[in-house]
Parts: sequence; C-alpha cells; structure tokens
Amino acid sequence: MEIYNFGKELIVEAGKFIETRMTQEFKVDSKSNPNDLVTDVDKETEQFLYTKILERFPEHRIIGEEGHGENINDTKGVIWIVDPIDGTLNFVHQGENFAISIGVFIDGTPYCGLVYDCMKQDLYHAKYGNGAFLNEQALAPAEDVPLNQSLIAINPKRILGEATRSPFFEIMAKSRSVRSYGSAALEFAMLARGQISALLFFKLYPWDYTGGAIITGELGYKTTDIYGEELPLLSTTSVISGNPKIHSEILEHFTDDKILHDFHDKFHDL
Ligand code: 2AM
Ligand code: CA
Repeated sequence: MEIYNFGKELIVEAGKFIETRMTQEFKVDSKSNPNDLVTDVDKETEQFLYTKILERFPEHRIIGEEGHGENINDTKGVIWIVDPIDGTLNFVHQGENFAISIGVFIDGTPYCGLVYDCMKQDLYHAKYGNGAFLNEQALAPAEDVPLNQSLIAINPKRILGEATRSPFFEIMAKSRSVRSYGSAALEFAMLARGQISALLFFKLYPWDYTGGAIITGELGYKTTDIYGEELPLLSTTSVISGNPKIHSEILEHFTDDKILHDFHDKFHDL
C-alpha cells in the first residue's frame, strides 16, 4: 500500500510540475524520425519521477521512455515503468490530451497502475486485485460489447504499410467506428470508462501500455499482443485490448496472417 499511495501522490506532483513547466519556454527535438518528438519537459519530468522514487525507495529500479533503465534486462524486485508524457505530439500541438503513465511491477507481477491526465486532474489508478478508480470513484466492470457495436481506438500512422493493412482494415470496417486520440495511456483510460470498447496498436513500448493495462485488467478487460500472449515488460510489441468478447473477435483476424506476423516480428524500427 505504501508504494501505491506514494505513487498516487507522486504522479499528481509530477502533473503540477508539467503544468508549471509548460508555461515556460521549452525545446522540442526529434528522436527516431522527424515526427517522433521529445521536449525538455518530457526529460525533466522523467528526471523528477526518477529522483523522487529513488529518494524514497533507493532499491527500486526505473525504466523510462527518455532513457532511464536502458540497461535493465531482468524483472527482479520492484520496477517502475514510467512515461513522463504519453502523447507528446498532443502536448506540443495541443497543450492537452496527454498523460503521465506508470506501471509498477514486483518480480514481474503487476502491482499497481497509474495514469494521470494532469490538464483535467483526472487520476486513473488501480492496485492489482483491488479494482480500478477514477479519482475517488470506482470504475464499472467491462461489458461484453461486440465489435459491430463498438468504437475502437487505433494508432493510424502504423497501419498505412502494406503488411499491416489487411487485418486492421477488416477490423475497422466491422466496428461501429474508429477513433485515434494520440495517447495510448488515455485511450486505456477511455476503455476503463467504457467510452471505447477496444484498442488496437501496432507496436508500442511498455511505458505506453503497462499503467493502462493494469488499470483496465482490474475491470475485466483483456490485453495481449497479436498472438494472444501476455505483454512483455522489456521489449516492444503490438497491443490488443478490450472486453473478452471483442478481444477474441479482434484476435481472430490476426491468427492466420503470416505476412503480418512476419512483419510484426521484424519491425523494430520504432
Ligand atoms: P508517446 O507520445 O509517449 O511517444 C500514439 O498513437 C501513441 O503511440 C502514444 O501513446 C505515443 O506515445 C505512442 N508512440 C508514438 N510514437 C511512438 C514510437 N515511435 N514508438 C512507440 N510508441 C509510440
Ligand atoms: Ca512519452
């Protein structure tokens, strides 16, 4: 409970840090490609989280999007997986619709998930086995809405390639309609609220999904890769998340797609 309560206070504090910092000037750089942005605020917020966690729990380890924990290759002990700003493009272009995302694991087992929309002051949180909450309010369990009655969220840029197009397009066509909000963490939050019924992401990093997957898992939503396997903590993968019914409907589209599987397994150039 100590880690959970500390995490909840810390993520809100980090949100205040971002809110203040974003009113000042900050530098925007690109990483792997011109559309993959990082700002000083991402880096400083990760450093803020890193320093505070280690001050309180010196033996814990931290993996962050902006470089912390790059040398971690086992899941022993307590590991915090943090994304200081999930939805950096929204942060830069919109000044909202981004979140801080944290997943905490003990010996590789989920311990708690936290997603904080600091501009709305909405904290989504869950301690494994204890239900999930939006601020003080308990969130409702997953309902078995089928694909043809569902809004689903995707990351559109990733499905423009030949290899990914066919199963993704079939699934999108079957759905009621498709949305793309630009922050996996917030899309998990919308799943937790029942505002969308599934997420479908081609290749994410653990910091994009661990917090959200723990929170939605508490409500009965299922999250796996495109093979139906548990998501890794130390490598990238594609992500399917939704109520058990829609999850299996979506998974069926991927089961026999050898071209996609081949492409998926080789596509490391995020
Ligand atoms: P980010 O803003 O932290 O990078 C947008 O569709 C979602 O995909 C966001 O959660 C975004 O997280 C993530 N994303 C954007 N670029 C990415 C990349 N190069 N690799 C993995 N995830 C990425
Ligand atoms: Ca990020």
